[in-house]
Amino acid sequence: MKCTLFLIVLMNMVQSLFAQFEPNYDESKVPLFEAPDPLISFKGEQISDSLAWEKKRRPELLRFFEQKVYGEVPETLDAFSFKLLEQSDEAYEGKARRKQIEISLRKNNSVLTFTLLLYLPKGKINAPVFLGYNFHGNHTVTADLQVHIPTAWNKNNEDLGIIGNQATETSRGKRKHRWAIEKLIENGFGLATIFYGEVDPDKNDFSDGLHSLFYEEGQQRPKPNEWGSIAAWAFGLSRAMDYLENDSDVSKVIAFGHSRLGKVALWAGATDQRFAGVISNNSGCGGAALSKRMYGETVGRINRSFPHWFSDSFEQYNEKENTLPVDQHQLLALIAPKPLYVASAVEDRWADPKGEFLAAHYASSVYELYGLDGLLHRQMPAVNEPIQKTVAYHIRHGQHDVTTYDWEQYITWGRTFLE
Ligand code: GTR
Repeated sequence: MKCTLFLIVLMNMVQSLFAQFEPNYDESKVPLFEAPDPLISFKGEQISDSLAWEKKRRPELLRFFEQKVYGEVPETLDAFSFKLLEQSDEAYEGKARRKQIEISLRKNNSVLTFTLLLYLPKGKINAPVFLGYNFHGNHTVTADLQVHIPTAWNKNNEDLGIIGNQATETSRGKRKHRWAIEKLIENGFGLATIFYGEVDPDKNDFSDGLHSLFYEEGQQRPKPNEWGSIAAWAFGLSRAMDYLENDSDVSKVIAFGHSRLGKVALWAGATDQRFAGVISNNSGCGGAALSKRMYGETVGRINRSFPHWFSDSFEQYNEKENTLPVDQHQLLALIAPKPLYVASAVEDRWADPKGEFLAAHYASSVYELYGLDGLLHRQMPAVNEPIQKTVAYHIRHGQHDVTTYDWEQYITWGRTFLE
């Protein structure tokens, strides 16, 4: 008898251990949960207008995400500056202007620099610009020979010609299919991009990048409630915004990002209200997807695979998503009333398309406080049938990627909500 009981307990333990390693893709195994209401404060007060949202609810949610999810920025910079490294009026066969701007951040006698690549449509006095990080260097997004090759640590990738953690000339243009630059230019939009590794190398090592500038004597990593890499990258986008808002060729700036960099765009949009809109392309767990669904990538899984992305305090929710007092729809709601686009892909189950859609749907109640249209219905739209309101959503065919189809939707939406 004792032996059988022991066996049952042991089997349960093995099963729950196994559950940590086997991602769930079965809708019937999604735990029952209630998405915390964006319009009920932590103390239980009903939030019924935009003023109460801005004064009471928004600050407490922002604080929670800052302290327990992405981590706080420790201090302010001592100084920052911009330097125009190069410009031309003859990019893209004379259809575009190009600028490369060095942004320098100064703290505790150290300097970190990164390069912003900017393309603007010619013949437009000032243009709305999509700003997003790239994964391997500004020169990978275009075949343009004038674009500088970064020297910062880069993840090795033979196909992309990245060897010894350095990008090479071979990498030029290798990711241009992900950036519809000509289409953007033809439609009156600009594109601004930065190699994310220049702001913080994407490795579990806090010795370099933006974090290290802020250390006190002898400190080696951020404190438990302080920023992980996502918050550092979001900080970098805000510094790019400092430049862009003073460039008279630029009208509005829309934060854009794919995958981990989509998480970054969302956090940047939540923490910096100067962004005129935010686009999350397949951002998944820790981005647009609801954590409590535990579908595909989970909090525990992401924290174990990428221990440097979030603040250390987020680890207390590993396999305990049910104890989270918030969920990612409330991150999306922090972007209100600025237009928000969430996009998924059918085969990108790891990012939980349904969880991404539901988060955008649940965030919509906050947009409604401003009289803006969100995603009214709980039903996901059909594949390749975008819903384009102030809160927009589409799910397209195919894999985890950024495609021309995605950009076509962002352009159409941008024309209505961002011009
Ligand atoms: C995956 C990670 C995702 C997503 C993706 C990416 O390995 O689990 O959360 O961020 O990387 O950025 O490509």
